[in-house]
Amino acid sequence: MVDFTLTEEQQSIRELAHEFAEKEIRPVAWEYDRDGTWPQQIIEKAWELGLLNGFLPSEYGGPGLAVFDGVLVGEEIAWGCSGIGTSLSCNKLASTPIMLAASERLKKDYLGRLSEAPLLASFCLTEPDAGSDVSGMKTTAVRKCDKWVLNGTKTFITNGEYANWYTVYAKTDREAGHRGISCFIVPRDAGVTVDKHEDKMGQRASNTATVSFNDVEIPLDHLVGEENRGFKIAMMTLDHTRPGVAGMATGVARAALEFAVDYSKERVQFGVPIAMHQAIQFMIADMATKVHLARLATWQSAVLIDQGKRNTIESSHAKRFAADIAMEVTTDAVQIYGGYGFIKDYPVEKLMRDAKILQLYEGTAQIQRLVIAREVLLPRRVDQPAPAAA
Ligand code: COS
Repeated sequence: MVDFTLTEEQQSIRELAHEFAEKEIRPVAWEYDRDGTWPQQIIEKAWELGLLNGFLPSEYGGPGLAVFDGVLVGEEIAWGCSGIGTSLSCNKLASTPIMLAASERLKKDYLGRLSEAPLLASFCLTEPDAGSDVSGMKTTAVRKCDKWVLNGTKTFITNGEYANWYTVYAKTDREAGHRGISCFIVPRDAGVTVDKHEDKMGQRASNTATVSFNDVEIPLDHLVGEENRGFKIAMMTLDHTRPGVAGMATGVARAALEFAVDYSKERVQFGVPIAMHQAIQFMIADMATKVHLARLATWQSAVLIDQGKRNTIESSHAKRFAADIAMEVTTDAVQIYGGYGFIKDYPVEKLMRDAKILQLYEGTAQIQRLVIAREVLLPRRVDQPAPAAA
């Protein structure tokens, strides 16, 4: 039986996240957006409440929430502010490769740190010349005696300026394409350099930096999984985390819908609130349908992971659809506000700016379509289990 009823535990974690978003995030969201303020206090409070690292298994000190629970939390937090939501969700992106493939010692040390203090970790895949084309990366890791020596630059790194450790992908065999990439943990104090803080269009409260590795030495045992298996670890990680982006996109779209509904009941034109005009009603109806369907696709893509099944196509469906509808719904919210929607004194222009990055990060809308097309053209069995990482 398919049952969309939330359990009591799921309802209470969702309520906790909503209350946090309403009381701690919403009141400062527009100010933090304007000034690009780093939300350190909010990160610390989220950590205290178990909302920063909900995904961490209990053996490493976390609450061990299911992926599904995580998307419930993510929607609420992004409803408050998706920029702050991105800062809060990045530990999961950096930690998933570790959970999938790292040694027990690395898990205990680096996942354990996140549960012991409100520390952050970053996921370093993208490079200036290698975004969608992961195999084109130039960062290298060379084994020298009892160390790996890393050289290269990673760009668009969320929380890069504040991370305590980094999950880094590097070429260990330059001639082997995607089969020559390995995954490493690099502690910040190994000598990571933060070069550039990006001044962004939206999600301005999140930190996006360029980080460099110039002859950075790490112990041999900081290899995550097997050598030259990093590409697969990265792809499996994105299968796990794209439902989270889809959940955040649903939250942004829902926030825009709610603002538009409230405004359409207040704004009077031609003698009646604009909500009385069918032109507005049809826009609101389409926005509501899109939010609803984005949530359903998100939930299903998360549940498959919790069931131990491969969710590659479903996570791409959810991520691409939810991100696209977040852009559409926020744009329509601006339209419903009319000229006021274009003014910073009103809330929806921030949401429209914030939505754009959802179509870009963790795989562009075009990469999601590429993944979907491949899976449709070369279908796999529906109940295929998740592949082993390494
Ligand atoms: N799970 C497990 N393995 C996977 C996988 C998945 N979801 N997707 C691909 N693989 C495996 C394939 O099975 C193949 O394995 P073999 O080496 O055994 O043949 C290997 O990985 C290569 O797969 P593929 O041929 O599909 O790789 P491509 O180079 O064509 O790249 C895309 C595929 C474009 C989909 C990939 O590079 C991608 O997702 N790019 C976007 C990256 C991204 O999201 N960047 C954002 C940065 S994170 S903020």
